[in-house]
Amino acid sequence: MGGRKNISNIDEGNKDRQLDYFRENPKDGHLTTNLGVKVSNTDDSLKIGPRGPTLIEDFHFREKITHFDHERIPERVVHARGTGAHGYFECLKPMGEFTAAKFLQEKGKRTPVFVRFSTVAGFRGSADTVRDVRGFATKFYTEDGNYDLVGNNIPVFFIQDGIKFPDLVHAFKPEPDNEIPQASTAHDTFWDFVASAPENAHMVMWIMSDRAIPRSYRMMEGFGVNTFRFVNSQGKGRFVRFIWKPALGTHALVWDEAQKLSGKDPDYHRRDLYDAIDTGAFPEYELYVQMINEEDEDKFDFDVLDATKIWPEEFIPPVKIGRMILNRKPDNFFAEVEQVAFCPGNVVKGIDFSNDPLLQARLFSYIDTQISRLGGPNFHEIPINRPLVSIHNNQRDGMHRMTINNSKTSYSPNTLDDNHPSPAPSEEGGYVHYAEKVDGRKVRERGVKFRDFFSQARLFWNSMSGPEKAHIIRAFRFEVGKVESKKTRQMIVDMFANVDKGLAIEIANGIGAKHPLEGADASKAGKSPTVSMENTAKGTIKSRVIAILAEDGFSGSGLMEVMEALVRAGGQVKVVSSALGTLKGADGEEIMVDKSFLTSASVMFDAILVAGGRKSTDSLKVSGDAIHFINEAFKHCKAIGAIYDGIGLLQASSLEGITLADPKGQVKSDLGVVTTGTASNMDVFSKEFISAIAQHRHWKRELNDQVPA
Ligand code: HDE
Repeated sequence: MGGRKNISNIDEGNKDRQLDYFRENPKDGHLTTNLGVKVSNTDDSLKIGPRGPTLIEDFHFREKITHFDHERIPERVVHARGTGAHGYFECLKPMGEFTAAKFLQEKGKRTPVFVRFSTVAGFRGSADTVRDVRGFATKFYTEDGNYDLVGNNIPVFFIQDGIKFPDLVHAFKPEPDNEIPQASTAHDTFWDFVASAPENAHMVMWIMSDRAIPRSYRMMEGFGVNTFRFVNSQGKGRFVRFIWKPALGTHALVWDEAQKLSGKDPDYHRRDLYDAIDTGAFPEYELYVQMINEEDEDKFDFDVLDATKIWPEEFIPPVKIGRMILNRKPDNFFAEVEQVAFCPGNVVKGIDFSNDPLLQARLFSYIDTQISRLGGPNFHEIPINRPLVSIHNNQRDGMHRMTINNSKTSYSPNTLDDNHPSPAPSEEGGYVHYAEKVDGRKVRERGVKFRDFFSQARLFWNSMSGPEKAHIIRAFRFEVGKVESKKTRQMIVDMFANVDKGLAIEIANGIGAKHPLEGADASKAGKSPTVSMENTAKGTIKSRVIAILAEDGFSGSGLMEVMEALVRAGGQVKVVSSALGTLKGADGEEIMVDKSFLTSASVMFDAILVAGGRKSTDSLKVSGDAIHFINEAFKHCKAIGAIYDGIGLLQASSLEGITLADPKGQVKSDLGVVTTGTASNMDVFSKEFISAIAQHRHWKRELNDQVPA
């Protein structure tokens, strides 16, 4: 707001305090109209006699209905489905040598942030766990104004030039005649577009991979994708790319699980984010930059301006510069998550753009779209979008203007108001665009290296582990298998033969297409280990949710020990049983049931532990729900534990080829199934079970396709 004081000491609390100003306290008084008139009755409209008619003079009725009639705003044209959280960014490495950005100058300096995570294709009410790219957009409220890092969880993009964005989006959104399918690329127009524009090849490999079905927003990387510039105080520029790396590692769901979750809990990722914050397991990411000196621009076999290419981390090592903690949920979804407006063009001094033609289009698009989405040019005044520093300029009026400008002059230069507000020279913090020398003819063309569409798609394929490759093949078969046009299906097989002939044959085998006549051999492409999720952090069970299956008559002693160990290691335990209420143990102990089989499913948990106790096991063994719970968790390669008689439930399920502990025998751990027949070594059991959960998934079990679940 024009009149607000400059906030000199920005810390993570400042944004909170600023939002406090706008927060309503509903307990403050009586129900009022929007104009503050106390309302005496809000249940009956004003009528002539109890049976009407209703009177138009009832201003409370009219106001209530009118406001309701206009409650919806247009959803985002892409990234409509999302959620967000507040937190702070902390600088870990002073970057003054490379950038003048103030929030990156001092180790330990904290800057408030708001992050919005999203899917891309689905409507605002679509499910969280669909196969899609995830948006990862961060607004830094810095002392130099707002900086937005508007990224995705995949480091490359479909297209190279923003002019094709409307074509891409029209192709992947539901088809225009019947508005089917929702939040899915598994349909004709998307694959027709892919087959017609081979620049999509690399990105399509990523979205067919498990990156497109993340386990959690807290377990995915974030990439700025486009090439930006760092500019230091001497005006020297360097090309940069940004990467967020999650402290919990990069982990995915299984496709079958993702589809089931879309029905069982469409809010799965949203809930997961908020649950984590509620339980104090604050999502944490480290921020890295990759830098390329301008003089080295031509030294690579990719063009640094091409957003369909990664900068392989082996050649351009990322430098860790900070970390981000998300520690507060929004108070009001609409006010914060829905109204937040990002733009990759929102930069601060020290950060500048490159000529990446995708980025250049984005610089225009985001502000433009907010004008229709948020209803005018004053969306920067909405509390979540306001910078913490004060705003002074000669922009005036427009829809929904909040600021009361109190000067007579609204032009520059002026003498009536001593030329206030006046521009700041660079030494006083004024943003000066990087003085890049540009020379050329106006053409509608692309750089030569942009035309290499397949090298990095091969690199990606060759960097995948066996299970990752198997998942990609299945994803192609699913997605292209849903395409009705045989011609398009064949075109996809032929196109991906340019990535790898073996891959194309595998796709063809699943979708009734012909094998390609020729194709590339990706095994010669080299490997980039960091693109494989196999090489991610796997050492923690922090915030992982473990279902404890039990019924009346469970055996308490060993169970309590394991539950305590799980909680100590950062896990969350939830007791699941046939009905809500309290369970009575064999020795009289009691535990509360958190979820019933009806209100939950194995897909909502990271691991399963079956309690011991004869009576409990006998009940579970005859429960189709319990057997299904185990089979499904097994099929999804999750860690499964069972103690004493609880092993009986595993025996009654379809865990083919797994060695279980003998009755009264020592701990056995086989492909993520950990069992013990005796209470004498619960610490060993807990350790093995925790390490099995930390592995995330036990992919070798996937070969076991016959599990009925
Ligand atoms: Fe976006 N994108 N985008 N995009 N994008 C939008 O802006 C656009 C691209 C990304 O949580 C829109 O406010 C164009 C790449 C995120 O609010 C729109 C092009 C990347 C979000 C838009 C791209 C992104 C958006 C829709 C190609 C990863 C959600 C609503 C030139 C680096 C932000 C809005 C949020 C949203 C345009 C490509 C990320 C229409 C024209 C590449 C995370 O302006």
